[in-house]
Amino acid sequence: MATQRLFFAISLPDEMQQELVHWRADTFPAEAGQPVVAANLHLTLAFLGEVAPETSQRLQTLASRIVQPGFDLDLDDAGHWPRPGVVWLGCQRAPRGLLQLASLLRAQAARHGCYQSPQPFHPHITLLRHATQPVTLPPRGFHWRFRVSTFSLFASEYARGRTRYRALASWPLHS
Ligand code: 2AM
Repeated sequence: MATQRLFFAISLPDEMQQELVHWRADTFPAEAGQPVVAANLHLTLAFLGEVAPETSQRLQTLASRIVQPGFDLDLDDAGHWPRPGVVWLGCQRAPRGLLQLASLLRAQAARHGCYQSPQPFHPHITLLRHATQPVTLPPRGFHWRFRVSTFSLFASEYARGRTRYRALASWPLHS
């Protein structure tokens, strides 16, 4: 079987996807960048790259053994990375549970040969891509909170000019 482009991530509740899409449309002009479609909004925990089926299976088994409580995620920060052309939403203070989960998944990925960037993990939800020109960011004061009680493994698939993220498996967070 062929390799798949995979990543572990947290998906957003449907109503939050819709809220963010509306807020984004009110906040950023159309020329700021290309909006990520609502269904693709997510927060990546660990990017795996192109992965062979056996490695994917091993990482899924390890993910299924993670025992960790859920946590609240506060989305109250935004930023612009001009080099990759990303406008993002994130948190001023990342919850410990999020950092722990990401660090465990990234360590397991690295041990299975999935290259992990040496840059520190900066949890974010990409809102706009191809945002290479200066962008005016909204003043602080916006805030959404949601409970994270599952995480998933996604395959990134490209077909007919579109990228789609398909959840292959999900696991609960609980004590
Ligand atoms: P991005 O949104 O900041 O581009 C699917 O592509 C997900 O994996 C996206 O969240 C993307 O982050 C992330 N991703 C893609 N390539 C990556 C890389 N080389 N290192 C870390 N994350 C990556």
